[in-house]
Amino acid sequence: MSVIRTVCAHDCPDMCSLLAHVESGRIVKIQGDPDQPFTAGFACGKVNRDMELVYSPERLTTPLRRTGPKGSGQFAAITWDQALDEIVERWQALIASCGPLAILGYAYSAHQGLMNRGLTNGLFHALGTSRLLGGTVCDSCAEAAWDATVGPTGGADPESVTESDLIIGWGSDLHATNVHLWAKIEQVRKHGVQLVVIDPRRTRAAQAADWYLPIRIGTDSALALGVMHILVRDNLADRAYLAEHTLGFEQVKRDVLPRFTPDRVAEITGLSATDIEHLAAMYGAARTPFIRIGFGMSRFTHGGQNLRTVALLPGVTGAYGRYGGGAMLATAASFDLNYNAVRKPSGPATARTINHLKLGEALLEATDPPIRALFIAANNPAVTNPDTAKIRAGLSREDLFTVVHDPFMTATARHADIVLPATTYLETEDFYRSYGTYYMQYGQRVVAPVGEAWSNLRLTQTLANRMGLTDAVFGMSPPELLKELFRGGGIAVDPNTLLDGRAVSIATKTGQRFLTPSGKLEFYSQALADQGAAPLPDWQPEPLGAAAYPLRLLTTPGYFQSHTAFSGVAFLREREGVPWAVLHPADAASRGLTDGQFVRLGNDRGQVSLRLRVLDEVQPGVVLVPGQRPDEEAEAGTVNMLCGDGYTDMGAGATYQSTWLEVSAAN
Ligand SMILES: Nc1nc2c(c(=O)[nH]1)N[C@H]1C(S)=C(S)[C@@H](COP(=O)(O)OP(=O)(O)OC[C@H]3O[C@@H](n4cnc5c(=O)[nH]c(N)nc54)[C@H](O)[C@@H]3O)O[C@H]1N2
Ligand SMILES: Nc1nc2c(c(=O)[nH]1)N[C@H]1C(S)=C(S)[C@@H](COP(=O)(O)OP(=O)(O)OC[C@H]3O[C@@H](n4cnc5c(=O)[nH]c(N)nc54)[C@H](O)[C@@H]3O)O[C@H]1N2
Ligand code: SF4
Ligand SMILES: [Mo]
Repeated sequence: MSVIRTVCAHDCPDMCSLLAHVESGRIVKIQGDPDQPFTAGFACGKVNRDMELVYSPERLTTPLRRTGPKGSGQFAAITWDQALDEIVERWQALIASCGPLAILGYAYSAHQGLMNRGLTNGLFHALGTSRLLGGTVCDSCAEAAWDATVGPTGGADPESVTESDLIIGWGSDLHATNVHLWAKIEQVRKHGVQLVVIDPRRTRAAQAADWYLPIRIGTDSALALGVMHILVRDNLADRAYLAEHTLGFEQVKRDVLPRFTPDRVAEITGLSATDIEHLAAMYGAARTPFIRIGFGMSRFTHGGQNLRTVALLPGVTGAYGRYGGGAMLATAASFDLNYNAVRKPSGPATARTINHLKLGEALLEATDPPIRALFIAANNPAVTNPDTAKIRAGLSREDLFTVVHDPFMTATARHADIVLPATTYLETEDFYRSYGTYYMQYGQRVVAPVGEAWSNLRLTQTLANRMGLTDAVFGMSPPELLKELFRGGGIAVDPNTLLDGRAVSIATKTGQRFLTPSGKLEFYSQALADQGAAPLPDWQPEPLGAAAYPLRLLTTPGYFQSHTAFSGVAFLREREGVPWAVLHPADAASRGLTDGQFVRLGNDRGQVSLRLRVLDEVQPGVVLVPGQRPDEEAEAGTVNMLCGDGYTDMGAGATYQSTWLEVSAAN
């Protein structure tokens, strides 16, 4: 038996170091690496069982060509050579007749390795095709809001919580999506440090917290401004820090804070004025309060302003200046690597980009040229993108030549002309940097590919060569690509030393750096003003007319699923349970609905049928749908059929929670 150290490539902030036990060429056990301090010897309940992902009977093992109508799922096996010949012939003909923009390369984040993820984008960059504007389903709004406020740099180190004297989980279900930070927090709580959770759902993290604040969706900016109001009123603001390290606070104090009295904030947020006073007193008394900001609070129309305002709070008391204090949204921006070496080899600097949210529109309506060929890898837009019906209509175009590369037959793959079997990360070698810690690590391939599966890297390099691209990166091995990623970057580590597979941290034990144009924490942002956005933090209600339906959608991650990436594992599907929706008892009673029955969630976009749970873990007026479950697991449909393609105020992100609907009995 051998034990191979590798890295978990799932889209997750923890980026665990893993030890995979291999017997006769088969993985028999996966455990967290005890030598990586953040992983601390355990993998989550999903990845503990990733052998079942690798050896799932549902894995695709050969290339397939469509034999029935689009979406019917009728395919016949073909060889890799037949598949590649057909793809290259179709792409070359299209480039000759319509130009490269008629092809859309759409590859996203399900493999977090910088090579397997990045080089697929590099292929389409070099071909000069239309490209995906990636991240808008996930972090683009949050990131734009953070960048406008703190600058493009990582936040507080999650390992600094050992020095924190108060921890706030704000819009992030740490128990589900950041389990290793959760474990660290559990340790510091043993020493009496309090954990406060601010979330519209009484999540598992909220249930286990010292104090839970059930805030209304999209009102975090009002709460943060209310806390600032009290800090100023009670002389708890750090005037020296504000003067030296921040920009525009005086204007906020004069023009914004007077409107955010505890009583008004109570009205907006649904919290009591007493609780708001208590939160401000607690925050003001703490020296090193650590706020874990989640993406959850950015997923609606004013999401950017909402998140940005929370990110300003640690500037008021100077907590940003102290190790253990501050705020953490993400860390990735601090890894100064030469990403462009793999993502942008040759090719035009600009090309048509397509936002995830507008994929349906682009497939149905783009002109000049229309999109005639589509390549999708590591993303399942027929389930995980909003405006799903339009996306499926676009994918159903008989004249669209679609190739999907995935380990499983997803709802998206069912619409393809050619489906190519992908490896899972355990069958690949790659280099990783975390987006939720300051570790980077080289991960070895653990086992040979299952069946005829190919990694993203192998497929990309083969297609590039067959398409006649001559960039050196399309001929490099992973260790050679690693050197390219470090060439000209700002990390003073010899990449050769990383090849032994040990995790290396780039964390520093300092306070927060600000990389905004002013070099300060920007309460006033000229950059936002220049984009036509509000330069000062504020709270605004949802646009008028939003509430044509009475209930608001709350969408959260699944505990035993990560989007649809584990839907090929029967055990995890069962652990997650049938897809369900949650209503508060009062809302269920007023509709005559009872726990366990099937209900229909509907609005002007469509209808979805799920099982109902009646629980007071949400407030009245809200319907919670955890996870994004594929149609075949649900009674009917998938939650994103109800969500529109509108953008957030910053970063052109998804507005899942600006969705209003009604729930009724399903017959
Ligand atoms: N198990 C598991 N882990 C995952 C994932 C998964 O699907 N499953 N997904 C991975 C990915 S790709 C990502 S991007 C991260 C995302 O992880 P997070 O950053 O944690 O963000 P979200 O998952 O969007 O939402 C988390 C919480 O925000 C709350 N929330 C929603 N709206 C609001 C609001 O207006 N205000 C406040 N205060 N809270 C709100 C929700 O109730 C939810 O509990 O997790 C990663 N990890
Ligand atoms: N309603 C609602 N919708 C959401 C969210 C929400 O909170 N609410 N969250 C959003 C967020 S944060 C995100 S990040 C997106 C995620 O959405 P997606 O990126 O679509 O995530 P997955 O469902 O994990 O799909 C990835 C696909 O990649 C495949 N895959 C896994 N590994 C590999 C590989 O190595 N190579 C290839 N070629 N394929 C691979 C998986 O089998 C899966 O089919 O969903 C978004 N959608
Ligand atoms: S916690 Fe996240 S990084 Fe760690 S094993 Fe699970 S999915 Fe992978
Ligand atoms: Mo995400």
